[in-house]
Amino acid sequence: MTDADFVPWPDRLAARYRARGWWRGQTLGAFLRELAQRHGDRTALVCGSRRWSYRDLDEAADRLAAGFVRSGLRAGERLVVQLPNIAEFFTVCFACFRMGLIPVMALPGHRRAEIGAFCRDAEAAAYVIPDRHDGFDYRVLAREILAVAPSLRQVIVVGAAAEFTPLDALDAEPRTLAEPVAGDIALLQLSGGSTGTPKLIPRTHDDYLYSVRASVEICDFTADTVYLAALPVAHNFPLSSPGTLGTLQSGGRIVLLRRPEPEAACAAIAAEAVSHVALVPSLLLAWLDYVERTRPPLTSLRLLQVGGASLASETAARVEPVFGCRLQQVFGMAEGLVNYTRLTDPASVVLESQGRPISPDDEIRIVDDADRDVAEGATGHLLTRGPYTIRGYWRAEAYNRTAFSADGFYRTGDLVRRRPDGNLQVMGRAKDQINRGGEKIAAAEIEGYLLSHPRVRNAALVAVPDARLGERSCAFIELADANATEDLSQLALTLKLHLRDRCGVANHKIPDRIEFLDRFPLTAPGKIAKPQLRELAIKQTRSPI
Ligand code: OOB
Repeated sequence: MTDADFVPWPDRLAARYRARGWWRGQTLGAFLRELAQRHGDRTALVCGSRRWSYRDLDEAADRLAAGFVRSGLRAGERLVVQLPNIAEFFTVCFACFRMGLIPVMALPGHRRAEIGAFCRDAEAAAYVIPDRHDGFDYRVLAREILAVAPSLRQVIVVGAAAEFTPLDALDAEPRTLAEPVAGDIALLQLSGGSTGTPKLIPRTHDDYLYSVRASVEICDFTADTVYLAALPVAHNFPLSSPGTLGTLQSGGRIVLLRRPEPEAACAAIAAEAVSHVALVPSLLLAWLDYVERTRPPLTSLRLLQVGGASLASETAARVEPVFGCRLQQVFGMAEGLVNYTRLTDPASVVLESQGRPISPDDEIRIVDDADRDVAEGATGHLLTRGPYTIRGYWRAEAYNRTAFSADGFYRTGDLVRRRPDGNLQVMGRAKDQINRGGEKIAAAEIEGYLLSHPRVRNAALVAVPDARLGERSCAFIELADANATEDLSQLALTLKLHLRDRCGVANHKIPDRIEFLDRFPLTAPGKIAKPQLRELAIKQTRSPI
């Protein structure tokens, strides 16, 4: 790692965060060791019919770390991990943390475009996949990735490995390894992004563990907590807010769910006496409908966390009556800052706000377009810095100059207001992004892929409101050679296939709708008038292509 990889906190602030006990000098590898000593035989993980104790997990991490070293992987190198919600996600991550290998937290839905970019940006040495998941063969993807990511030396497969290395083959006798330093990068999270290329988010052991410990306290996770991991575990919300790591910190039990459909989830809740679960609003809607219809026994549930996208207050109000448990709103970001409504807050706060920051040292500014503080209660851009918010993206010196203020505040791209009771409300977004059921799509990235098709002269991706997903994407296209007699629905399909097959884009990022325009509306300075396009998309009543 070099200085350019990672922007450290200024010494003065780092000293403060240590002095106040936020950063404790513990690595995530040492964290698991301590938990294994404390909770040894208790069940840490339930994965289908397999159960892993804290000790099992600790030993597996040691053996795998030794195996990684034997296979030539070195501290400071990067490994892209793309696993569904299975126990091996944790053994792989903790083995990395033990030896200072840095996992890049890819999601199961990512495909050639995304994984290729992560491998290249991180100069990844290894890539970990399942053999198959959800009807998709990741070994086929790995073959494509090897062709575009020259730094990759190893593909590691959980399951049937074909020509690659089976994860089981990396099992080795534990050996003493040099421990990383808590101020080092522990993992690379993914940014939702608003630019053409996704950015990687370096989180240190110190800052990540602080956010986990403090979240545990706020959310009251205890040794009795049984946490259902329904969202993809690599994501910051189910990983650390307080999520699976918070459950481990508490001595509780994680129940891994491979797919988040409500039937399977409710069965797991009943079978394992699940007490805590985190959802995005679109999943919450599906679960609410299912539970209202079928009335499964959910008496063990104590807290349902919802975050990742805007939650309508009418939906929020259904949670407690339908699930018989408390609701907590979570407004967070992989870059750091996480806000929670508190368990003791009155209904008006829990139903209508997105809570307040974790830390007394989280600094929040709400500013206008010229970075001046807005009047109290007014809506503005949210800027933040603090003990677990990054000061810069991974190897992105030029971009960091615009993504952060000169004094180190992260420009979240969110529009918020602060209520008189101190809680934040998310009012909208200034970043050019679509939030599709909690999954973020950078408009510029998809526009770039659309522009790579020879028929496309201009492309603009906008968000359209959607009752289920919150937002869906609609791409507007200006053709290079308009042809009056052409079947446009056929052409829309061609463009979608171009994105999927030629560009290798994840499914959720393929536009839900494609519309053709002769000329884009422009703003006075000649930029595409996206608000007008959005209006147009909403007005057009024709069914999605
Ligand atoms: C979480 O993290 P990311 O990195 O996938 O996305 C962050 C962005 C925020 O900047 C905001 O635009 C949006 O997602 N968002 C919300 C929200 N929570 C996140 N917008 C409205 N209301 C909310 N409650 O999404 C994330 C990370 C940790 C915990 C929870 C969510």
